[in-house]
Amino acid sequence: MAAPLRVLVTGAAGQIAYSLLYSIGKGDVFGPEQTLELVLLDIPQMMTVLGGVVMELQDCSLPLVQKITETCDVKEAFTDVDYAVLVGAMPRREGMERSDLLKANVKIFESQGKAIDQFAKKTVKVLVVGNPANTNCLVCMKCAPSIPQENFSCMTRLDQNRAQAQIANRLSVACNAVKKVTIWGNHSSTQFPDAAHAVVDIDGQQLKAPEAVKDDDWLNGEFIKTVQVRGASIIKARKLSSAMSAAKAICDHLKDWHFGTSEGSWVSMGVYSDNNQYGIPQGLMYSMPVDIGKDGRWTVVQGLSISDFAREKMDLTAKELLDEKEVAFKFIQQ
Ligand code: NAX
Repeated sequence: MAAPLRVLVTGAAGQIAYSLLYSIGKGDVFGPEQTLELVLLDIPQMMTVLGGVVMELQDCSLPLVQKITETCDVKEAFTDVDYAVLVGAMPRREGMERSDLLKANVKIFESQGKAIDQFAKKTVKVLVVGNPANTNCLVCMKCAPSIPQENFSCMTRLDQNRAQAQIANRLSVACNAVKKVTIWGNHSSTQFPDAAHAVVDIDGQQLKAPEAVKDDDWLNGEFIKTVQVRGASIIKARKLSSAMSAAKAICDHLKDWHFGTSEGSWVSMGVYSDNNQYGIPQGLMYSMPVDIGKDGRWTVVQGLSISDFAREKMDLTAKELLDEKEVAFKFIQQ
């Protein structure tokens, strides 16, 4: 058996972590052979709740989990981690201005970025889930200059899964028959779920999604809107956020980042835009389609045609990220 992987989850007393920790612990992400040391970070006020989560994890009796550390100490949490899954963030409270929300999150992700820089393994992979995920991830990366930029990503996999499921439902096929749906931009209601290059396996044949769906009005209208506001629709119905599907998406994201993407498919994740690809402004954490090799290195999928319709939507979500970055960077201390 390989040496245990040290996996940190922040926001460990929260809703998403409650589903996530069990899935990671039972081997859904790093496989059935990989032993684990789980490190759970939350804020001091949540330590009693976190203690309950730890008791439950122990009671799950998971053979892969060799050690569980619960802490509210950032240094202890980040020391020597191989993976850092940053789920904990400051939620938007009623009446809170957007800049106040960004300010509170910059404080969290600046301190966690610095801790990653100082204490984590230099090979650590950091996935940011806590919202605003793209900008939080950018702040974190900027505060950890000793870690390669490509080791930071933020999650738009839930949006990708939602988009795949919408198309699969529409065509009455299994979700994994739909491939190459792309999420561009911010994990927010300006994101652009793009099915133009998606393909669908139907009865042993592979069709382009627009040909299979045969309804461009739906693909360019209701489909996009449904995915963009899906999180809000779930909160409205459930009175709680989409924790189960978020935990599943985190597992999907991490698994592909660890083992590589499968042949004939790609995935979307928020990555640092430093190459002027697809006309995306430099210096943002922007969701793009990526291929991931068996060595865990990702590359942006090349050569996709971008229609005028797509261009407009991609620019709109870039504009939102540029605005968020401008506000957030004012609050970085450094
Ligand atoms: P919860 O409010 O249930 O849990 C958040 C936990 O984070 C709490 O236990 C809180 O004490 C902890 N926390 C706050 N500040 C912390 C800090 N500085 N260090 C460590 N822990 C800290 O929220 P939950 O439903 O679990 O959602 C967590 C985050 O995921 C939210 O920001 C949410 O908006 C975001 N989401 C992001 C998604 C994405 O696709 N990127 C999808 C799902 C989810 O909405």
